[in-house]
Amino acid sequence: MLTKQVEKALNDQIRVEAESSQVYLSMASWAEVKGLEGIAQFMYKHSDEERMHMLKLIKYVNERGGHAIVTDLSAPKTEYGSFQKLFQELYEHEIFVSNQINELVHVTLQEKDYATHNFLQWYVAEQIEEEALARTILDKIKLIGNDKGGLYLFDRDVQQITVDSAASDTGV
Ligand code: OFO
Repeated sequence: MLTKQVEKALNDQIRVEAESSQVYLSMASWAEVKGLEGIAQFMYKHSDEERMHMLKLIKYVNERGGHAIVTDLSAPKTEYGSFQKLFQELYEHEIFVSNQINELVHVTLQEKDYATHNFLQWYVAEQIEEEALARTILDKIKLIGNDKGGLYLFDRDVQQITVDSAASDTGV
């Protein structure tokens, strides 16, 4: 059984994951209308992954005798300025999510809920990988600068950059 504090903290995280999914969906749509097809596909995929993170939490809360709450969500931005700014925002958003996960893990320790603490280790590991992925992409973007040919190749290849390939690039 979950304590009220853990249940609330998990429900807050369900909302964070749902909002993350919407943020990346909005980024995907922005990239698609700009003709950045590869970036759009990358963001659509990322949006689906965040939805999966949300579902995993919903199922866990309900399995443990809590009630996972589906709420309204804040609307993401619709304009991102440039593809460089887009990925910078992705990176900052992942850091925000990592901080949220850390807070959540902290609550489980305070409440001595070691089962939920254990469950959340998957999210802790996932955030390390997602931050590594975002940093890898930002490094590539710095190399491109304002080169149009570089952007063309980046847009073509970004779909192949996965969490796993970024982790092996950075030795994580
Ligand atoms: Fe991008 O992260 Fe969910 O957890």
